[in-house]
Amino acid sequence: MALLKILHYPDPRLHTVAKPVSEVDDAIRGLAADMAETMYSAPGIGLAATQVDRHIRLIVVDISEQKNRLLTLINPRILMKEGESVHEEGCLSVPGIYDKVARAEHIRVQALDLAGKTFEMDATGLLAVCIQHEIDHLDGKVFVEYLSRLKQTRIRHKLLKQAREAM
Ligand code: K1U
Ligand code: ZN
Repeated sequence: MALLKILHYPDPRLHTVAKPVSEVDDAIRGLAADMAETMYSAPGIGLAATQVDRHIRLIVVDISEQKNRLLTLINPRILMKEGESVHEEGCLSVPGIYDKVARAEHIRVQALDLAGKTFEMDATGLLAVCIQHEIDHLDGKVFVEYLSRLKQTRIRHKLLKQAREAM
């Protein structure tokens, strides 16, 4: 397994719309394993392939305390959204920035598992927030785009300054 480099906002590659996975093969399983290792090491509770510059519809999520409930969703699709709730969000591609975002409270998702089998699951609370956040990444959307223009400009300048200082 390997740790992958995570793209940082405002990298334009974060706005790429990911393509569906046509076949769940060993290469996809290998990428999913590397993404899980990268997510746990960051640490984070989710990661989308977009964030590691692979533009295919694959996400990993684990919101458990013990980090032992890994979910891998390939070609995830939201079948149903219900209610609304506001949660504080963070993003491994926007380090050090946290802000509140309103999303559906309850979702039903369809996806393929690592064996290429279709499954459906319901999610509420933080799990629902995290899955919606990761599917947004696959659609080229970063959570800061839900914030005001002024906040987005400030975040962009802060992260560009951090990147310059790290060089
Ligand atoms: O997509 C990502 O960049 C991962 C992101 C997922 C997420 C967090 C919170 C709300 C919505 C989506 C993160 O994991 S940010 C880091 C984080 O939340 C965390 C880190 C360590 C322990 C617990 C949480
Ligand atoms: Zn994110």
